[in-house]
Amino acid sequence: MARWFPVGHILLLAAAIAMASHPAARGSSCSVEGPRMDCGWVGIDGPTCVSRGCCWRPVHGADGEDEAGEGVDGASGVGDVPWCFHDTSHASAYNASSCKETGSGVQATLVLASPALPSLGPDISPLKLSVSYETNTRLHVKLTDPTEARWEVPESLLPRPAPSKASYGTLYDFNYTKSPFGFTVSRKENGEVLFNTTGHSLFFKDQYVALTSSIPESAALYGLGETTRPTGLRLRPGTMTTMWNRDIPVANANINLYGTHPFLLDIREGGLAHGVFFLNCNGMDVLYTESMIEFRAVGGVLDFYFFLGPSPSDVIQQYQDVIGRPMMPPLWSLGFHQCRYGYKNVEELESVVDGYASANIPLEVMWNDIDYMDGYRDFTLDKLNYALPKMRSYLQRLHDSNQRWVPIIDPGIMVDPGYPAYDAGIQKDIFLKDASGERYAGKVWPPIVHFPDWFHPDVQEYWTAQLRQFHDQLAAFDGIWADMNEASNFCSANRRSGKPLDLGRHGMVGTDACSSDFSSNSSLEHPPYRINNANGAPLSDRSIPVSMLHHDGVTEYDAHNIYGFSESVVTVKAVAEITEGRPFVLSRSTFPGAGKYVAHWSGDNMADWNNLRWSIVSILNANLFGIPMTGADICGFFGTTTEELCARWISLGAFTPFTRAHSDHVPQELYLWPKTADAARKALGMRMRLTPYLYSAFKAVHSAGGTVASPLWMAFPEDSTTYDIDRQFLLGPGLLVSPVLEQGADRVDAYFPNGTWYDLWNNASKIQGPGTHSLEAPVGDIPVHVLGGTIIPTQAQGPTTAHVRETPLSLIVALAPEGDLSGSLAAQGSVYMDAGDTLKVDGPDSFTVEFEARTAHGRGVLTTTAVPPSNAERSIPQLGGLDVLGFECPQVDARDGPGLPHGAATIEVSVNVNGAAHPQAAILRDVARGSLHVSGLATSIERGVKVEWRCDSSYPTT
Ligand code: MIG
Repeated sequence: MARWFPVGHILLLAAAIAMASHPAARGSSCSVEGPRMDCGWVGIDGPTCVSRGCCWRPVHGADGEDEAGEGVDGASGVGDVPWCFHDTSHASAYNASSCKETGSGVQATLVLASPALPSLGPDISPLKLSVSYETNTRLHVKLTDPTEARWEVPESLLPRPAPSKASYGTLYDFNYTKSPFGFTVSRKENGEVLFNTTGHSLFFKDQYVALTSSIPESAALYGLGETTRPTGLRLRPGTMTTMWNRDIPVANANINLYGTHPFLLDIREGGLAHGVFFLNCNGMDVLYTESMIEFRAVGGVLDFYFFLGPSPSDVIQQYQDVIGRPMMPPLWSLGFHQCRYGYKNVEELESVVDGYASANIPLEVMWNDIDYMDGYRDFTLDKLNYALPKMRSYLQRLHDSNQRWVPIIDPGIMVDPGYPAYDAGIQKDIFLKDASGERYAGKVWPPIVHFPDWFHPDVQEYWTAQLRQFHDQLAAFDGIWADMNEASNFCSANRRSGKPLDLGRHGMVGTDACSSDFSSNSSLEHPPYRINNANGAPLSDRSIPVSMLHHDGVTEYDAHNIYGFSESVVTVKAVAEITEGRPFVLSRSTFPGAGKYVAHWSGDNMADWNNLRWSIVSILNANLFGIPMTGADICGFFGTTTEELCARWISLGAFTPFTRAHSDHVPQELYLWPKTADAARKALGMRMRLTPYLYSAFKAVHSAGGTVASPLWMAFPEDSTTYDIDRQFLLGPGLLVSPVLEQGADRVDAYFPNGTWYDLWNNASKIQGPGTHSLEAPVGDIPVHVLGGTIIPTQAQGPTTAHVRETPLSLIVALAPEGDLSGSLAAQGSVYMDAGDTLKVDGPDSFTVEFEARTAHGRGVLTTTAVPPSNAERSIPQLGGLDVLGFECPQVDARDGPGLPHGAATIEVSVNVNGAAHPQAAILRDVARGSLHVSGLATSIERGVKVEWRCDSSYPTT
């Protein structure tokens, strides 16, 4: 593999550079300070480098020996430092003039004052600066070319929100200097500078736009993806994040993966947070060092949004005001999903469904990978193994038992005259073409494919029609899995030889589709600045060549990073129409805004313990990126899982927003090993009980923005201990998940922020935070704690969410001290429900019930309020019971003192519902743990009820 320099090696540079002994082949202007920006490739020679306008300074290894160069595509040196690099000795600067300041922003013209980095092309001048104080918490700073429109993320995909508030009262101050131009964004409240470009270069060239800000060392930074960073969730100085969507398994560290998310969340002193969004979809590198962050994109404009928070969750909400709030997943998608690449036939699917049923492990959704297709043709069924009659009866069986089916669809359409999806695509002319008008042919699973152009005005009609005929004629899917949409192409950019293909022939297996259509010498294929795509691969490598054209002449160079996002939008629309309900689409490739449409899984991981740990980071990052419906391949995709790993993984996976097991040919269904099956029954059993809680958490972020799985700092930003925690997370507003992630371990050290935390499993034993506790958790167990102050709505467990939906509600009332009212404890929560699969959220079938509990001096009351108060179409489950955690009976406790046995004791407590004693209520009081369990209430809460309980001192212990 070729190597690349800056990741984690920036500190080494100064030492390495000091040893450089060769005379500069270029003028003395070449700076040897700071990180070198690669300008070549491994194996480039001095003259070639200099002819590119770059600096040439060979560096030798610390031992004085030259290291061997490897490959042809990596950095232009050997070892970690490029020998051929851009001349960064002069800062590029613009001066501001004709500045217009109004109450709502600043407009100015920037004129180039000193050019720099000529190797990256001429500077564009003048530039137009528009600064808009969009809301009190959102600032928009944009630099464009006033004379020629440049590429921007299309409004059709990402509609920009309108300014919505007067400028006064902003949480930020925007200041700028005129010559050279630079700006600062600071927080009014404390004057802290959050973003500061003064003293840094500003670049605006046709194929290179860059902006740099100082960052204080104390900042805690998060975001930027999609990348697996073994260093964890928090960004570490010395990180280069490259964003160029690529089919690279998530098991690979420090490399650009499937999606692009140029979003940063930055927590400063005291837990005040802000966000920075670089709205640009061109290929980019973002470099974060001890003192600065630099955004470098190979096209588009410099378009930045700043979100002032001040809490991290405010930042996420404000970010989602721009990119869109998360979609509301259908209820069924919260159940457990089983998938495998390599299910041989319908019989095997049937046996998996049977396996889950007889093991008593919840199973809601069965998936099919590409195995079901006829020769990897989308929208077809394999005639032998997935024969239509068998498939029909299998799907009927699933649907009869409230189970669902989601098949994979890849974007590449096999070139195969007579195949309806191909013929229709040709007829509607919706495939991508090259500059000469020739359709681009690549190779994925089918030997030759064309790729749909998601910007084509007829592509929606085309895609909907294909999916519809598949759904209506062949296989009634419930959702769609959009894989390979980076787009993945098995053609590598280096293979350009070979004969042109005869695309009109049948049976083309074995032909080489990778021989044509790479226009090798364009500035698109070889932009002057090389982002670190896959450690040095050309942009077109293993994807659609960047010179291909979308509708209206948009180049793949510009639109590459939104290929999967635009496919998602088209697919979601089709699925909604076809299923006549709330769509469910799982997409591998994403971009800001994707969460408004799709769910996302982290991609191809490895069945090992590192990947188990990293899965939490992937899930938390996707949540920061606005895609809360997310999970990892449970038990691991590649490799061979083990009973213990798979058990640990399902224990964790059951508490991730999207819970799907998937593997690469190796059978790893959860019932296959006894310990894994036990772990699955326990964890998924609890997950099913938590369905109303999870669904309500999704509803909350759908309506108001936010995250469903969150790092601890999301709720406890003032506690800096949480900043480095990424082995635990919050699920919804009130659950803390602390999995065991080490092989052979049966305990886990878990951190508890300030608050009272109750064990979810034994309904009581409590921990007072802040502090770290060692928790016992043998294989099969996962510590989960309820935050005091929250009410968690649960229902009875069942194999599917449809079963769960029919059962009564039971509330976990986790009490916490209420303000300074001495002795008074309280908790709050709510539940949102609807039919679960209606397109409309908040429709006539929907309702919210709010819960509030308060206790003091041995008395307690729970009040429920249904919103809206009356509605004919809804069906609110009855209230079945309560678990009141942290409830104390003062008088009885006195008798429970010395001389009386410790431990659980059953004591009568009286319960009134709406003022009258409830005859059927069964009450169990656990003195040792301070909890009260009330069941048998069977009370309608349509109109809102009051459940009261009190300790009755006239009842002695029984
Ligand atoms: O080149 O369809 O990430 O989940 O099983 C691999 C086969 C293509 C990649 C997906 C994976 C899926 C696999 N696909």
